[in-house]
Amino acid sequence: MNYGNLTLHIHGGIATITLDRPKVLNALSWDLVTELEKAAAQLREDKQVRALVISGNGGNFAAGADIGPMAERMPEEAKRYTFNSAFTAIEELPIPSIAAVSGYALGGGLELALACDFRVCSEDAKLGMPEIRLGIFPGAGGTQRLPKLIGPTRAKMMIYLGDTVNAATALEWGLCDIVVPGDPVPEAMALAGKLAERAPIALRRAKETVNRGFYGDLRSGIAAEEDAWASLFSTEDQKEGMRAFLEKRKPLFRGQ
Ligand code: DAK
Repeated sequence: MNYGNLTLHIHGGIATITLDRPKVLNALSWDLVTELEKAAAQLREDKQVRALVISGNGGNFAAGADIGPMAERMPEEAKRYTFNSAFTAIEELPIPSIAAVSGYALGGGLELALACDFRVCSEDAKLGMPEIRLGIFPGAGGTQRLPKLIGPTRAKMMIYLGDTVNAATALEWGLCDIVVPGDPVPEAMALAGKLAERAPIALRRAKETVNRGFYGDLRSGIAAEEDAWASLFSTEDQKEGMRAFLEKRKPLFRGQ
């Protein structure tokens, strides 16, 4: 489906979103971000979809928010102009998500990648939060998600200086999970394929539980883990998974 500024394809249980403004390095316009939120809502309703890969057309992931329309914005407008509901909708999808990053992932582009569960990068990837050079700072979750992922000191280094890091450094810091020589999309699709074979309800509950613990305190995270874990024993997938192990065969998870 062509939304205008991005395309959404669903095939074999795997959804792919391709950001599609290559002339401006997929800079995130308000329209594009609105479409992203609509695509997330569509995926949330689609029970056949088991994993999502987000990438950019033309050799870059996204060089940040579209600076043109932002330049003369007043404070009240800036407050309305939030990417957070779209990025949170991606983060809270009940399926695993992978950002396939080639070229630039900057500012809002990197913040979108941070809202995904995993980041697969090409060797040429350049990741950064250059907002400080524009007189602002990351305002779409970057000041929160980045320090949690790579630690406060490295995040501050990126946010205060606005320099980019290459894929090798991103891998070392845990900002990126896999680095590949060329196009990262096939590797991301292979990972999505593996994830799509896993028990979907258990995976969804695991994702909710990890995210809750990640953003909340340890004790309530552990309590949520206990509840979510026990609830899986009411699913057929749990019975199938354990029976298959005992019967020495591959499980067939139906998401029930
Ligand atoms: N916005 C608009 N156009 C962009 C763009 C961007 N972010 N990035 C690149 N382009 C455009 C360029 O203007 C150029 O257009 P033409 O001149 O051809 O018309 C075209 O894409 C190709 O770019 P370059 O010619 O510059 O290509 P180079 O290879 O020389 O340089 C570059 C690539 C990525 C180093 C450079 O383009 C660059 O520095 N781009 C800007 C990167 C940047 O500063 N990104 C952060 C944007 S600020 C908020 C939430 C979130 C945000 C803000 C508010 N709220 C909740 C309020 C997010 C903010 C950001 O992301």
